[in-house]
Amino acid sequence: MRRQVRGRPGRGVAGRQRTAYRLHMDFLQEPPRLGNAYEADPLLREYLARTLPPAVLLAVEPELRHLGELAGGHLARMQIDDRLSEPRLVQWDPWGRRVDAIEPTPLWREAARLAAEHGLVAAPYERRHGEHSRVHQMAMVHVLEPSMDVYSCPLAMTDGAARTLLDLGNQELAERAVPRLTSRDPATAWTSGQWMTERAGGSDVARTETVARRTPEGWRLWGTKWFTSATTSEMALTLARPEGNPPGGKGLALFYLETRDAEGRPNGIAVNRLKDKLGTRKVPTAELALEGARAVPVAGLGDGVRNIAPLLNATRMWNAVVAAAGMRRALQLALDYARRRVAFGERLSEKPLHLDTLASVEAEAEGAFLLAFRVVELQGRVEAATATEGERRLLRVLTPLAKLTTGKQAVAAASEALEAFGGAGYVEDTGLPRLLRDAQVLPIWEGTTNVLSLDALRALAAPGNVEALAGEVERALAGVRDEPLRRASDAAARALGHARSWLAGARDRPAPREAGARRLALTLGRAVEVALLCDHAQWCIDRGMGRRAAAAARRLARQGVDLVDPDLDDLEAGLPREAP
Ligand code: UCC
Repeated sequence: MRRQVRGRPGRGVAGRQRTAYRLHMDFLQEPPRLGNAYEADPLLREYLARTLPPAVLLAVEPELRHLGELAGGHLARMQIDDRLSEPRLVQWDPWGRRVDAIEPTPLWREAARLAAEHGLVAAPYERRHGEHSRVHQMAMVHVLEPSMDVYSCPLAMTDGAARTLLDLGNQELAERAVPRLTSRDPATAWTSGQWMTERAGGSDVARTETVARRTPEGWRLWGTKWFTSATTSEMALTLARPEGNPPGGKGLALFYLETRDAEGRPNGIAVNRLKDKLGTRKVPTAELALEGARAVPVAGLGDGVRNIAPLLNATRMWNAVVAAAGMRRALQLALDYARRRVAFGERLSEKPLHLDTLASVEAEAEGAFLLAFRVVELQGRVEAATATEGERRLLRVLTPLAKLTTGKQAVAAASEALEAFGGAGYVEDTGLPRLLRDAQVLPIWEGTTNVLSLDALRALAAPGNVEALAGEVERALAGVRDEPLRRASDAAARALGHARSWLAGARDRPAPREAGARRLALTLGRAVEVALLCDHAQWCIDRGMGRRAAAAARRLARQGVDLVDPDLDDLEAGLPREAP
């Protein structure tokens, strides 16, 4: 941090002495420090103690501690030192050959090694801890991710691709790709891309213009993929329309392709340029031209949108965990700073208003964490075949709710955390502004808040799914006995009841139902968060582990759960549909 020297430096010996004196006396603010990211995360530790069998906790804790040390130490320092480096696209070699190689940043190379060695993708497929393997995986991600410069992006897609290949039962492709996608050897591990977005848009995927043609050497793809994240991957899953197929999502097919041939030459893929983005600057997001790329259909020649859904749901789960992890990191930094920063005669951590502000963020972070990890738990149970039918239904509904609710919370939390640093939060070389820029992608990619709200409506329309969601809130609230907590649990139950009756009333009114979909989805997401937090808080109280979670539950409930408002259903937007 640059030193502040007031006034002009003097001349001659006396002047130099005065300058030195001033430098010595001038105020210098201590930067925030991160400790061990696992040790500094009481909610994660409580959660693991509550949900994991003791033997599993004993087995996974040393590694989490080790990763926590790396995340708060070596990697965090590297992140600041590496702040200005960005991935580089090398389109031509010195002799004029088109190579389209992307050089990742040094931290990304380190993250790739760590991710493979610690099994950040492999853990749920190895299933060393049965149905708890997903929780194990995501606990590692939660600890490490904020220090990985969004290397979570290729990891999420890799996980999703492995899941999709296994779910769709294409044995040949699964046998070829899954061992590489889940390898613990950094030298042989693959990552996968997820190439969906085209110029027609990232949401309305059914409009995909990429064409698949059957040729004597097999299927080949032609088209432009407009926004492909982490283009360094060895393979990708992508959508294309086999020639002659009808328009719409059913006419698309899901294809598998490898990005390079056996000699390392591009597989009919040209990287037109890297995108110049607001955030995730370390993620090499590219615009690609497919010029006859060899590809293999994964599951027939239609139903591409439905077939790629397991990939979408996996990356949405990752998105929620990453949102919660980013909120935790922002709070750890803001709290440490508050304990060092003195203003108006006291440390900020002794100022009631500053503490109140951070406590509001803490409440949102705790709700976001528990919602994200509930999805993780359910995913683990589905994969281990221990989930009930109700839990499968619950997972389908909670996935979009968790993604959309936590994405919004992460942006608000990052913004508030930056403000807690005053001007320093707005200055690039503190490393703080990145928190907000990287959070801003979370409500956008993998489905915007509105698209996810519509997906939640789609999921709630299936018979039995509303009941599965209501059952989850009732389950979480059933054991709440602490009197002050009851006010929070009542708020969750009331919001759920209101949302259910609104949804039933809107069944035959498509326009108001669509207009109110975001308010409905956020209400349900927040109601589940409050319910899960009440459940967790009661567990802590029962074990004499303090009232932090109880305070967070009460705050979260007071910060607003029920956003459903029938008065808005028929209200005109007040905006002209056409330009005046
Ligand atoms: O942004 C991208 C790259 C980011 C990099 C990855 C980073 C990961 C980060 C995580 C960590 C930080 S990739 C692009 C992301 N794009 C999207 O997410 C697409 C957003 N749009 C949607 O989700 C839309 O809802 C569509 C595309 C699914 C809507 O398309 P359609 O064609 O209108 O879909 P339909 O007709 O409603 O659904 C087709 C079928 C239906 O099943 P059937 O055929 O049996 O009736 C649906 O029930 O697909 C089923 N379906 C699903 N099933 C649709 N969505 C789902 C779902 N989520 N789960 C299960």
